[in-house]
Amino acid sequence: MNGLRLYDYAASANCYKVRLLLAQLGAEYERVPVEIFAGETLTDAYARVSPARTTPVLETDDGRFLPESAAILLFLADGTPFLPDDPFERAQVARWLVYEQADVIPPIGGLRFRLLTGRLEPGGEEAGRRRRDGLEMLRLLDEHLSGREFFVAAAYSVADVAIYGYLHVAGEAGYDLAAYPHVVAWLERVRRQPGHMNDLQPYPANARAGAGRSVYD
Ligand SMILES: N[C@@H](CCC(=O)N[C@@H](CS)C(=O)NCC(=O)O)C(=O)O
Repeated sequence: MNGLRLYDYAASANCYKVRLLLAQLGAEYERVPVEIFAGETLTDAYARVSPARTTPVLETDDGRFLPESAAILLFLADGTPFLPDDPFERAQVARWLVYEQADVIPPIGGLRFRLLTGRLEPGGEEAGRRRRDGLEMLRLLDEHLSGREFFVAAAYSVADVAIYGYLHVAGEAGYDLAAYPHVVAWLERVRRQPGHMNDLQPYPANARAGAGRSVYD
């Protein structure tokens, strides 16, 4: 894979997931920083890269654009040990990628972003609703991981990469993982995988509510 380009925001865990897999694949790529809170996803030029104006976006070596972190992980993992060959196991990976988007991100990534950038109060109704959803999600993940090493087929795959992306910062969204020992053990196993790295950056000052210009303001 030569000539890959990643439209990327350093403080986004959706982008971090892709950077993590690229690091573990040992793939060369060019990083194109997109300053979300300086309004860089709001331009007409960026809408041609990502109609939904999101990061990450992968540009392939023949100039095609692929948005959505889950789709990018599947594309990059094809033909590698990070995606099983067996159709049922591949479908299980897809299952966890869908679950991550629908049920892991809102109560962890979405809550963490809004708390850290002053968009939600920890004691507010919306934060409480997300936290309740999060506790149910953590219970389900812990149960799934009891007696399993990884999410699918006893092997580290992009399902683990995707879920790790936000789960490893659950504490910053106010969750105490001590009650979920299988999740804690899995986080540690993921950190021990060859090529693991963590370059997720803290939110900069312009990410705070009202301080910048983005789809969130
Ligand atoms: N489902 C998308 C979500 C992407 C997303 O929400 N990205 C955020 C950063 S974590 C973003 O780029 N927001 C800026 C915007 O939408 O303008 C994915 O997984 O790629």
